[in-house]
Amino acid sequence: MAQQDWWRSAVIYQVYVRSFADGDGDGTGDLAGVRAGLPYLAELGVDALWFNPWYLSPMKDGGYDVADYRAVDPAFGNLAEAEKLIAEARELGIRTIVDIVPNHVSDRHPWFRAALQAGPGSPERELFHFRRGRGRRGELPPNDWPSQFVGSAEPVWTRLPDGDWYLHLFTPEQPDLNWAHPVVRQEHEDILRFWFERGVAGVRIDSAALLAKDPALPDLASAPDPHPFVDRDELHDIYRSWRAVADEYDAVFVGEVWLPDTERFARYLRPDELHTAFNFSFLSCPWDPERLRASIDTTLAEHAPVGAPATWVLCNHDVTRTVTRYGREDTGFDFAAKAFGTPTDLALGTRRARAAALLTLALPGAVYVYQGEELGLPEADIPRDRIEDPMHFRSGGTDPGRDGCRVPLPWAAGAPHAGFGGEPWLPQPAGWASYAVDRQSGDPASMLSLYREAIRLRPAFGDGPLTWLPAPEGVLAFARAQGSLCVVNLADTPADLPPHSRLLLASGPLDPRGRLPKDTAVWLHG
Ligand code: TEU
Repeated sequence: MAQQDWWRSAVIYQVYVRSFADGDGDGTGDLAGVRAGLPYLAELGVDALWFNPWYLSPMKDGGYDVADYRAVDPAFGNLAEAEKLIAEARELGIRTIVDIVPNHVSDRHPWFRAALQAGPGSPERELFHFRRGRGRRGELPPNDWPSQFVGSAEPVWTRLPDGDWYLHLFTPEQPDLNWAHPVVRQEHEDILRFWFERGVAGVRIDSAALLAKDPALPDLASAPDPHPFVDRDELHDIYRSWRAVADEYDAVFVGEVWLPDTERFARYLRPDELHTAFNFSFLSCPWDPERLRASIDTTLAEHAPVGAPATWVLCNHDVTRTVTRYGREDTGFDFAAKAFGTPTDLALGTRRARAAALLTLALPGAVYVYQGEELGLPEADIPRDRIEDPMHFRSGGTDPGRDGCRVPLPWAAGAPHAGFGGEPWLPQPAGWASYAVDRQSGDPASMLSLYREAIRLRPAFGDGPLTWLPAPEGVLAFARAQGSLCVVNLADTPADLPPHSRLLLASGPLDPRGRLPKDTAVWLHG
């Protein structure tokens, strides 16, 4: 495979720096912790690391409120250390992907501070969306747009003492940039170059389908089509110019594009736009054989015409952890359905998550693994008084928020705070140490051993297409090039294995008659 095409079949590990490992003992994960963890990641066998934002930030939304894209937040380290990390990872054969948040900046970003200072009508305010309000005295927000935090009834406009309102699709501390302004475009291309010059191999684009706004900012109710701020055609021109920058460095993009319309989604993946985008329809898909198969088929069919590889994602820092989700009555993911106290069968969820790991790692395309997924961490219940996620507060306290999937990792079962470092910024639940890396490392039956083995064996599937094999109802079976097969049983009864010469890997024991039990997957050599 051509060197520049590494991303077509890569296993990419998502590092939520704040919770990966705490090198300096202050309770917050940092770049020193990641550098110390590089041998672990190399042993896991991943090709690249995607880092959630590590830039200077007041952390009102876990770093997605960026005050300076060219500086590393002091809680995490500094720029020199980021450069060292990128180089050290590269020496181990691991590439680095950084996260760019183009839709908005922090309200502490120099541009926004200058805009506040400069006052209504100033050129500084043109970099954002400032408007007068409606109503007799401008006391009503300029339009009816809903928050992009699902479940939030909070307005997306905040009024300043000078009477202007400004737009923020997320929190008030995240003012939206005006992408119709050439300075905004130029700045982001410079930021891309800044990180590519430092050896970064790729960029994840946050909220990639939200940047462009209808300049008239019309009410959604009166002008729903084309949508005034989701998936607007202007975006494609922006990403074409980004692509030209990336091509100079052989760097790649992965877009965070949540769009139900698969044809619209694929437009972002045309050859002169983004290389890849996250496949959220697969992530949201329930643990159901027909739905999973349909999701896989739709994904492959939508990517084929544009020549882009699919990505497979089971979880990330925004969604309920896989073992928890699969252990619930509703095994799909939907932001709007999140609730406190949902009953969960973790043993069941874990068995399914193990099978799902083998399923996704056998599919054609790139796979994302979110830190802790390889340890089988469940979603944690965070005591209400420790919740930090703005999604929780903006829902009026009804949504549990996203902190439950962001709890600091357990490294050593016997060490304080399970070896994370200092007193963790989010509490680790009771029993967290039982998931520790050192516990799982030597245990061939652990989730960690399964991930290590699966990532090691994954090249056996090659880069050829997927062919479905005849299988009993409720069983997914497919072959890839080079005679490797994956079989997943989601039926209630055990399934006979198809003819094969060798069993490569199983997510759980076969039954005494050599059949594949429910919620179990195997890799076979045909
Ligand atoms: O997420 C984007 C995001 O949350 C939406 O696009 C999502 O589809 C919608 O909110 C569902 O409620 C990214 C980051 O991953 C997230 O952590 C940040 O909070 C958010 O952007 C704002 O930067």
